Amino acid sequence: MSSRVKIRPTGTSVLIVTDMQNCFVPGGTLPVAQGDEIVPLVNDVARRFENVILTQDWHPPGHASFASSHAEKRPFETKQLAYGEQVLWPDHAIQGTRDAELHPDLDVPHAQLVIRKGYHQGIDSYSVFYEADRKTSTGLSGYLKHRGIDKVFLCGLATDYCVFWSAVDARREGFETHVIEDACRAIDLQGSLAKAWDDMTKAGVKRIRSNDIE
Ligand code: VGL
Ligand code: ZN
Repeated sequence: MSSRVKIRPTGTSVLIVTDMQNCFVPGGTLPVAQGDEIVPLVNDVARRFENVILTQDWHPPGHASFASSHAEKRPFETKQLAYGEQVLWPDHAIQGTRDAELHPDLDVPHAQLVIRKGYHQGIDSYSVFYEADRKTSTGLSGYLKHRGIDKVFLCGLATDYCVFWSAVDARREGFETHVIEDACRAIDLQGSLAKAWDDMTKAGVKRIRSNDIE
């Protein structure tokens, strides 16, 4: 038993379960180490929230974020695209494929919305709020505000890409923002995980653990 005061999710809190898809767990096209391990914890945490939304990375074939779309490039290299530097990934999360489906053991029947992102051919979208040009909105902020949501909690994959950018943007949109560290796993390319926590802390994101939530 922890003596810390616990956080009790309310009707104005939302849990955003990020990219818990076949592609991001071992056996998928862009596996995050131990990505599958968090599925039971994510299910457990989700039961503590009335409001839950799921996100799905959802790319068309030949997407600009794929190394295979750039003749001279290999996965995990970077390239300057119109909106800035893009990490180039193996082909992953292609619309309509099994690889892009939510993990079969994800058990969140009360999720209210599944929001897809990364569907514009030429723009990636790690964040579930703004695409990688940092201007194109997914509409999620308006949806949450219309519903009176003021607190965002994040878990899922990957801590240092999609969770990170979504957390920073949740702050940018004025939401109180928490990242549930033990219910996430990271890709960690060249120190990206440490930098992500640094930047999230500077942005005012709260770093919590699942047992901090009642
Ligand atoms: C992600 C890299 C490429 C993620 C998505 O879900 O963190 N990372 N596409
Ligand atoms: Zn992607």
